[in-house]
Amino acid sequence: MIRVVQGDITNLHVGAIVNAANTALLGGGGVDGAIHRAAGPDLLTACKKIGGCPTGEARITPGFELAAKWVIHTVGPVWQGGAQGEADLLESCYTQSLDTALDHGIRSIAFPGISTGVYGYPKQEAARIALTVMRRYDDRFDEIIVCCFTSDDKAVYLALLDTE
Ligand code: AR6
Repeated sequence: MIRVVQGDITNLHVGAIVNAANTALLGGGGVDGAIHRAAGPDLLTACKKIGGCPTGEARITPGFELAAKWVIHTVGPVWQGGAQGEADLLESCYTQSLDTALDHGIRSIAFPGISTGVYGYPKQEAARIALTVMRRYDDRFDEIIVCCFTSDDKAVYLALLDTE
């Protein structure tokens, strides 16, 4: 089941939350900063051991002090106008995150809007990619949650779910 909620992803009691990270995996602003603050300093130590992550790929760590058992860190593309492979890279973020979750027996997972903050990906197009991939995996999870930070973001997803 795909469910759209509004709120802070760090509060969700799920198997895994997905982090919109950067290639260094050393924390940052936005949802990345919120996740690191809520998980505590052990998360940074675990990320340092991984040693980075290329754009479009995903890596997993424990959730430490989070309600979620795991954090899957994925690195979305920076939007550069759309001709630099951004769509394929964003799709890869979702598929790699969901494949990583399946490899770890995770049955419930929550995503923020990867790349749609500082990285500037147009929200509507990003949401369409996210939902397309989520639908492919839907029957292998108890729940795939889209966690929107704002009501406007939630409306974008609900409209797409309604019309497609
Ligand atoms: N819960 C859910 N969603 C959130 C939260 C939260 N607590 N906080 C922000 N969002 P961004 P990006 C939404 O900028 O565009 C970081 O510095 C936000 O409204 O966090 O992939 C990293 O270290 C937006 O819709 O990620 C990278 O350097 C979405 O999360 C860079 O930003 C993603 O916004 C990654 O940029």
